[in-house]
Amino acid sequence: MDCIFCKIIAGEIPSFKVHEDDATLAFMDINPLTEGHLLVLPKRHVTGLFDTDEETLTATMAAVRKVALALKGSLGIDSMNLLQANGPWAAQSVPHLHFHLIPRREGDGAGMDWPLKPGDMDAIGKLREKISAAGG
Ligand code: DGP
Repeated sequence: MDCIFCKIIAGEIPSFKVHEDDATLAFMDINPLTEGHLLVLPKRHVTGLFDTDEETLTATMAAVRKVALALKGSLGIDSMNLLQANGPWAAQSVPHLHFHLIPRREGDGAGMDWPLKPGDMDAIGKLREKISAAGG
């Protein structure tokens, strides 16, 4: 399979590994948004959240928590964004499920905040019905 993260998992491409267990791997992102930015992913190849089985996701989230605590303890941060992209319009560039752990510091300029503007309550209510009826 031509997946860059599967190649990293297989050891065919080097990475700065932070954590590894039977089901997951964590390594430093080579294009860090902030200092300490790293990725946590399952070893099983799944594209994203939509095609992930629960067991794989559970193992990955446990690793996310473990690595987040290591980030907090080692870098002395008290803020972090957890980001996970699904599909091209969400800016997913590597189609292997992964969670970005992005340490945040005062004034780091990394963004990810958006202006809060009131939504259309009728439209929000209709969307809630549609999503809830689909099993949400
Ligand atoms: P996303 O756009 O959410 O799919 O994020 C993919 C991330 O993966 C991006 O921040 C850069 C990182 N990345 C891409 N190729 C490599 C690689 O070969 N090694 C490492 N360590 N990170 C990579």
